[in-house]
Amino acid sequence: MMKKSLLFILGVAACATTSNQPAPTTAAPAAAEPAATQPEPVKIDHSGCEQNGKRIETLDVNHDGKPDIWRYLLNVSGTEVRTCEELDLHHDGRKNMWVIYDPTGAIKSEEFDLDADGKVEWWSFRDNGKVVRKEADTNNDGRPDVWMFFEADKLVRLERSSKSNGRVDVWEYFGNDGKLERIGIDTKGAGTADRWIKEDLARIQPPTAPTLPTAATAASDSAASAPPPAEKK
Ligand SMILES: [Ca+2]
Ligand SMILES: [Ca+2]
Ligand SMILES: [Ca+2]
Repeated sequence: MMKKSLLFILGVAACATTSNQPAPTTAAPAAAEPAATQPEPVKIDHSGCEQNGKRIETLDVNHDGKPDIWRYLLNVSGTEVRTCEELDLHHDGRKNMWVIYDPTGAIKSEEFDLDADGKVEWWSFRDNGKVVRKEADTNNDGRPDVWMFFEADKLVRLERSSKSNGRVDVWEYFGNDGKLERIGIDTKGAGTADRWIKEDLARIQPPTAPTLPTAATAASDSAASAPPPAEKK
């Protein structure tokens, strides 16, 4: 699913580079940092996932005797507050999903190593519980090259570093109906779009992020798909 989505995203860029549509009258998006030559790593505060006086609760959702969820609980004035959850979605003993919570108990960020190669390639960030941004690493260097921006749970803009060098050179804008409305491309390396595609976009479907599990669904899905305990003996 993820690879399909990423391939599609790349496909959109390939289509985009062949157009000669004139620039619209709307202002060009903000430029990326022109001097960037290395992609920026994702910065996430992982202190919530450090034991450091917290109680760690474990859950074995597939009943194989090994934990699949590690829940970090901080005692705040007598009340335990969840600060982090680590999950082993594949039940192979290796963690591949990390959820960081804010002080109110709402999810702040999620990281996913969906192909279990030890590297995170999807990140999701929330503000007041709502997803505001997702990032994806499409060339497996551990750093994002696609950024998706959301407003009111809807994808409104996608930015891409087609060369995976940390410089955004493709901007895709989506309407209220979720349809791709226009694509801007920086063909000159100036940091702003100098070529725009506005027509013939009907055939292009908006890119979809992989169906990322949540901590709650991971537990229930895993439990639902787990073999009954009786099969073990
Ligand atoms: Ca288990
Ligand atoms: Ca990975
Ligand atoms: Ca990358």
